[in-house]
Amino acid sequence: MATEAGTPTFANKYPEEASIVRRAFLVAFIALGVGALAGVIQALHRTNILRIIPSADYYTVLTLHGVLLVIVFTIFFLVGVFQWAITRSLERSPPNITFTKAWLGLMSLGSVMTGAAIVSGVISEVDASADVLFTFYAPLQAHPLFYAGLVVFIVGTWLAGVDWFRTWLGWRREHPDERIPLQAFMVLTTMIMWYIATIGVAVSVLFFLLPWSLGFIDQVNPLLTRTLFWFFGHPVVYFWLLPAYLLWYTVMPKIAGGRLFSDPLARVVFVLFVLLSTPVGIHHQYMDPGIAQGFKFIAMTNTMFLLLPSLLTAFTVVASIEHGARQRGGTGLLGWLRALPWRDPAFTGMALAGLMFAAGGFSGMVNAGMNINYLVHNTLWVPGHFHLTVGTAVALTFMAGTYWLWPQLTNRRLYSRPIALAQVVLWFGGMALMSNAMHVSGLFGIPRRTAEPQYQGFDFATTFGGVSELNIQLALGGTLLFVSTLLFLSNLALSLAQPTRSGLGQQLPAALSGPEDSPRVLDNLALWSGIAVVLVVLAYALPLGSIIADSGLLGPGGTAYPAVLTPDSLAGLQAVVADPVVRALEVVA
Ligand code: HAS
Ligand code: CU
Repeated sequence: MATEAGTPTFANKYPEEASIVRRAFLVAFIALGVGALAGVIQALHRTNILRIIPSADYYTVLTLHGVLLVIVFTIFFLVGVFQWAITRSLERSPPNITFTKAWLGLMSLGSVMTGAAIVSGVISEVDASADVLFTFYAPLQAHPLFYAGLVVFIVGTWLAGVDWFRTWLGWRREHPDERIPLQAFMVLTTMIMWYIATIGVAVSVLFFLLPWSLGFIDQVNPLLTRTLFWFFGHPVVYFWLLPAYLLWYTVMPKIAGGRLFSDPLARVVFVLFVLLSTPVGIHHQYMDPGIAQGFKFIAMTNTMFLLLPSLLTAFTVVASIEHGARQRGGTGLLGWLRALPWRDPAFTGMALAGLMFAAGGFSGMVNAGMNINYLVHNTLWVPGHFHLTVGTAVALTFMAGTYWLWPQLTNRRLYSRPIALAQVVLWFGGMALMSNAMHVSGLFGIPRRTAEPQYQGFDFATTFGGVSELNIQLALGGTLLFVSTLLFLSNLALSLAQPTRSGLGQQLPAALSGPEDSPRVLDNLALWSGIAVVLVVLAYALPLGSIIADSGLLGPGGTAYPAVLTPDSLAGLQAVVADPVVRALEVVA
């Protein structure tokens, strides 16, 4: 990897911030390791190749897998990358580093609480469980610790956003007329989207799920909590994706040897995500009774518009890479592809992640069509889709990005670039096998979310090969992914022992078409936030209103709401919360 003599690394310039980023990555990677272990256990279990857990524990393992990978791994990595991006692009430290440490601490505490509630599910001595999957809506109910942990975690992310907005405001006072640097723009717009999106989950958890699990209310309205969950559950996928986009737009052109093709187009993309990410959540509920077809149709239309920012991204990122390849001497209509730095694991990982995302985007388009969704909903097709999107576009980009960021954050070289290269290729290969098998299985009607997909006395009709062949493909793919994760983690662990050295700093080049080429209105964050809120109200006011009108806030026959705190309910609360903790301590003792 070429370094630029005299350029300080991020760790040289901002040692305290680099330490925050490293800590966030540490939590992310611990979650990745445990989550991947849970993943391979499931892949081997549901394909009936190796069963080391009882089927009754399948949901605990599945919940652990989902929550650790798509909540803890992704979001801790996000806060690390965003802290790096905001600091380096504004060239400014947070206003108060103690505050920064506090939100990271809150997020960690929340993760431990939620993780403990999930793991309790397999400890028979502890009377608690949270087998509710990462889509934690009713009627499944978790121990209150699970929801409380989520609240603490999400509050942590909100404060992270406050921190970054404060940093930006400080910068703005000193640079009143300048355009927001691109990386900071990406961080701030993503956080606006996050604030809007998390309203859904906050209302669902604070007003319904938590009081219900504490026994303050005796029932909830499942359709209402599902709808509130998906209000958050779709945009959260872009919360995972946008840090990967940040790396694709701002780091990948550099490693390809070129420059970003268009800064204005990148801004348009992030603004479109602010506007359109939330008013589409009902596309997860096409099969839900109780929501009128018309509302589903509106969600479908919005979803089709939401393809646009990703299609624009495909164009801009590929154009930037092509520019890099031509700078490196590449020629021809497609011959330039050969001139790309394929031996660089950071580049190859991100490029393979992008290629897989093209396929994942395609299966997303299939999901989004109301009529075709009826064929694939609740089948293994859907996990096939999201292992290409969050499981590859996002996860593989994060791993590849780590290879590039590592020297900037630690002043150490990576232990082994060949292992890193093998690791990203292995991920691509493993995922190609696993997600292909999942998509095909889904088309044959094989269900998702079950330890026993093969119903007795029933054979799935396959066009070629058979279910057992698909199972072998799935299990093999899952095993390769696990091996790839181990290679990633051990390479990083060994890198810790590398000597520190100077001269590892890298600069990110300016875009070919810079911010001066874009209208100023793109930087008007208040305007986009306002329009985004209006669109959410338009998309959700009527569906939510009609759900409540039809079946009440708490479902038919629900008791009075809001709940009142009485000595009795407090005593109940104490029993619910304290019991498992006391028993867990007894077990440990
Ligand atoms: Fe999705 C279900 C629709 C994107 C994640 N999705 C899920 C679930 C998850 C998930 C986790 O409409 C399951 C939730 C559950 O448990 O029930 N999804 C879409 C659509 C998109 C989409 C339309 N999904 C994502 C992303 C995710 C994600 C991103 C995570 C990060 N999804 C759905 C629907 C469902 C669904 C329905 C419900 C299904 C059901 O019935 O339950 C779009 O945003 C996709 C747009 C993407 C593209 C691709 C553009 C290509 C690019 C590649 C560029 C290439 C490069 C390489 C950089 C149009 C940008 C260059 C290299 C060289 C060498 C040149
Ligand atoms: Cu979605």
